Amino acid sequence: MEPASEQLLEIYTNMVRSRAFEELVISIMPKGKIPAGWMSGVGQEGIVGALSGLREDDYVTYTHRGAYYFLCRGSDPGRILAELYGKRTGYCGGKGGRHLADTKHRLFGKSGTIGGHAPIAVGLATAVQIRGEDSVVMSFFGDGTSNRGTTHESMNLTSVWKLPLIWVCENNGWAGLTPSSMSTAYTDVADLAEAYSIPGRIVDGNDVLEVHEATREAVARARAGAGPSLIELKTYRIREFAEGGWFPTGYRDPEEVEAWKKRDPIERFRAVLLSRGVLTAGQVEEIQQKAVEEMQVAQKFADESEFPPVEDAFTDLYA
Ligand SMILES: Cc1ncc(C[n+]2csc(CCOP(=O)(O)OP(=O)(O)O)c2C)c(N)n1
Repeated sequence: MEPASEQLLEIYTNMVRSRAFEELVISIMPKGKIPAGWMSGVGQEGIVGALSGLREDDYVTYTHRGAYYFLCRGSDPGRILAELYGKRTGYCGGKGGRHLADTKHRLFGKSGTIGGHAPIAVGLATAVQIRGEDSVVMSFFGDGTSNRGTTHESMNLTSVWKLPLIWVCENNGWAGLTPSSMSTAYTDVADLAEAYSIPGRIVDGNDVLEVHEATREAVARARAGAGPSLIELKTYRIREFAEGGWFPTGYRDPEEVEAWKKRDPIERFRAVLLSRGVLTAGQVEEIQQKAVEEMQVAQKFADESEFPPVEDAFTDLYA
């Protein structure tokens, strides 16, 4: 079922906000204010389609890439940026950096080791099942991360226990600086679904409506108690592996990057909405302007926030 016009506009707005946050971080990065580093999600905003099918009481664990998860769930971009700066007002008091979590919005973050968040997602889904709630968990991971033992063990357990979890693979064709073909034995991550006896589906990750439809079905299934699903989004990261010039470049064929730029998920969705009359040229301008202004407010907040005092180094410790 196609989302109503209001929801279509919300999806588009969140894609534009995600891109605006990226552009802000990219513009700040050369100033050396973001010690945490940043892995850009430019080009992968089709993921908003998956997030838009969730309720407030659902849970999310995410990869290391992009800010769409946070912005779609209602996190404050100022507090995200403050976290990247290492400031006290950040979501983790400046201690998480880009490994941030916003538990109020049920975003249980990522682990410093890729795939480390998969068992966390299983734990969340198990808690939901034990408590008899009807929330679901959506856990995102990259194609490189699909190789981790933690990912496989977690997928297996969700199937055995019929947990309410939707596995969403963001397959951008590269595991860091290594092409998937050199690191992964299978071409389609969705093929893992068969091994774990769960439904699996491949979708065009740059077609936000296709992403929305596929994940909506998987969410409904999980919420009904029928168990997990695996959805693979075929997409691409337009930027380098990480911002800040820390990693080598030049390993990708520029033509590959250019070809994917032409499939920009935001531009594609905008064209669809304009042709259907859901969006007007005036609204395009307005949404863009509002997103830029929101990010300016975020930057001011992060810039004006304090760094944590030295004593904070001794809090939030287990021992
Ligand atoms: C266990 C572990 N190995 C290696 C790394 C370093 N690392 C961080 S991101 C990344 C690439 C992961 O590839 P993928 O899951 O496809 O995500 P992408 O960066 O391509 O979006 C690697 C190897 C890590 N964080 N943890």
